[in-house]
Order: sequence, then C-alpha cells, then structure tokens
Amino acid sequence: MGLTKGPFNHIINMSLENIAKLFAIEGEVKEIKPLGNGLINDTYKITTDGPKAYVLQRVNNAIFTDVDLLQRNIVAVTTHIRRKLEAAGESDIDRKVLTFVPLKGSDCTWYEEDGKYWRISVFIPDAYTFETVDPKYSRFAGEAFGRFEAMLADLDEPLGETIPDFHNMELRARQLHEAVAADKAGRMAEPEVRAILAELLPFEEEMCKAERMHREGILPKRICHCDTKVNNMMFDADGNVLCVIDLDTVMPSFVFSDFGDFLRTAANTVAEDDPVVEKVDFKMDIFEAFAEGYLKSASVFLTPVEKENLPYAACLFPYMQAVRFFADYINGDTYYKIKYPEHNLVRTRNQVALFKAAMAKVPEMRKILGI
Ligand code: GN1
Ligand code: MG
Repeated sequence: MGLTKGPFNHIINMSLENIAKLFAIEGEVKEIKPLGNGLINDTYKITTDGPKAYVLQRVNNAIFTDVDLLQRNIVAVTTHIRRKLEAAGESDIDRKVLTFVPLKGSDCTWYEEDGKYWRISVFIPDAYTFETVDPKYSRFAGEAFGRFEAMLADLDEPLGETIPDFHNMELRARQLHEAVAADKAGRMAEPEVRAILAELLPFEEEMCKAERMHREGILPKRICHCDTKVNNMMFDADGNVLCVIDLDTVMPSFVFSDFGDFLRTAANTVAEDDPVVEKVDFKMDIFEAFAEGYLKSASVFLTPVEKENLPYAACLFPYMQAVRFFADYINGDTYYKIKYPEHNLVRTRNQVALFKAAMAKVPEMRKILGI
C-alpha cells in the first residue's frame, strides 16, 4: 500500500492524505497512488474504505493561472451535462459525467496551500482509457465529442478561457517566433532545429486561416473540449463511451479543436513521441470512422464553413502541436513534462511528419466528407 512504501513516499502521501481529508469525500482514505500520464497536471487515485474511489489532482497553476475560473467553468459544464442526461432519462449518470467534490462545508471545489492547487472528483469505476483506438471506437468517440459540443451549445453561463487564445494558431506562431528570437536555451545553433523551422514556416499563413475566418465573421466559436486526445475519453468494459474527461481546457474555440486534436492522436500510426518518424502515418480508416461519428451528432449545429474546413482541422492540429513542442524545445523545456533532454524535439519531428502525412491526404478526406 502506498502509505508504507518508505519514508519519502510516506511524507508525500501523508500530505496528500491531509489534503484529501479537507474535501467532502465519503469514507477513510486507504491509499493514494499516481494515476494516468497527463503532461500538465499531477493525478492520483484515492482508494477509501467506502463505496467510492476518487481522483485527486494538483492543477498546474503555472499553466492554468486562474484556478477559480477554471473550476467555475468545469462545474458549469458538468452541471449542465448532468441536467441534460437527467432530462433525457439516461441511466448510470454518475459514470457519464464527472462529479467534483466540494471542500467540507463549502461550495468551493478547489483548495490552495503553499501555492499549490488541488481538487477532487469521483473516480468512475470500471472505466477504461486507451492510447490507441480502432475505427469502431473512433466512430464512438466522434459521436461522443460531437454530442459533448451539442449538449453545451445552449449553456447560458459564459465560460472563460482557461488558457487565453489556447488554440489560436496566430498566437502559437508568434510564440515560436519569439522563442527563436530569444533562443534562451541556445538551441538555435543546432542545424536540425533550423531545418525544422524552415520546414514549418511556409505553412504558417495557411494554417492561420481559422483566425482570419473568425475575424471575417464566418467562423463561430463554440464551447469545445480543446484536449480531445484519445486518452481523454472513457469507455466501459463493452466499449461504449461513458464520458469525456480532462475538462480544464473546455472553453470557447473553433470546432476544429476537437475534430483536429482527436485525429492528431488517434489517426497517428504511432504515439506522438515515437522517435521513428518513418513509422508516422495518418490513418484514413480512423479519419473516416471519426468523421462519420462526429457528423452524426454535430450536424445539427455545424455550418457549411465548419464542415468544409474539417480536412484543414485534421492538418492544423499536428501543425499547431509541432509548433508548440518545438517552441518549448527552443525555450529550454519549460512547459511540457519531458522524460529525456531531446523529448520535445522528438515530439516535434513526429508531429511534423504527421502534418505532412495529413496534408497529403486532404483530397481523400474531402472525398470521404463529400465536399
Ligand atoms: C497537454 O494535459 P494533457 O497531457 O492532456 C496539452 C495539450 C496538448 C498535449 C500534447 C493544457 O495535454 O494541449 O495537446 O499535452 N494541454 C495543455 O500531448 O497545454
Ligand atoms: Mg489528458
């Protein structure tokens, strides 16, 4: 059990336990151990002697600087979805939407101590996440993300941007230019870094077209998930989608965010940090299945401009992620957790390869979408 592993773990777990006890959880804490592999927050599973287990998370407030706004967004979203599920007469609702636990005797769902921010949600039992999906699961996921957006279409509380301009490609491009100019880690001296930069720049203007369309008034912002990585979707043991998790980035954005970011992770033949770029390809069977599922539930609100640009979205997200990983590498790895010094460079190479593969398949994507 985590609490008896040794002096160091013991100290860490004791303080985690003390934090857990401040929240209105049921039962006594039995064990707290790390969960999942997110790149931003620290996540733990709390086992109790009661019927429920919980997820304890330390929110990375270097990235999410307004935790109060973030939690207000999440509570608004989960409450709204819960009401919709109830109104639709759904069963097993506790496994279909996340439940955040308030502090004892309070409505507040977060706790700050020594500049660290904590929150707890109810652990969804018998639920699974995957790092890869087959076309069948991809179709389910498409339908689920489309439904997620559709359910939030009539949320009347305005949501704040938890990371302002999170998926704004113009901003991401600017941040890359700033990183290159500042060259804080001295990495611009590496020939490969200069080569990758030369490869990315010619596509910059084309990839920034979403912001231009928005300014022209032809592309709306909607409430999107904005981190639709494959592993942010929970399935039950029979492969049915239960719910969407990791709601920190739920905010107004273009629908391209959810469509593109899912395919960025699911349609890649390898993981986003696989170093063998020759193995990277964009899987069209995953695209086809995801698009079919997504259009099934999102067609009710999608405009022709949004639909017309779904192939662009499939290319934009590998591109944007390449730019983000690359800027972080140039900045000296201050944003993403890394496991070895070249990790962000390896991720960049991988995403550049995926971007190229997706670009080559745009005509095929258009054919599938009938556009
Ligand atoms: C981060 O937290 P995690 O690992 O689900 C990032 C996403 C990136 C992703 C790349 C807040 O997501 O935008 O696409 O890493 N989240 C934030 O793997 O920056
Ligand atoms: Mg995640």
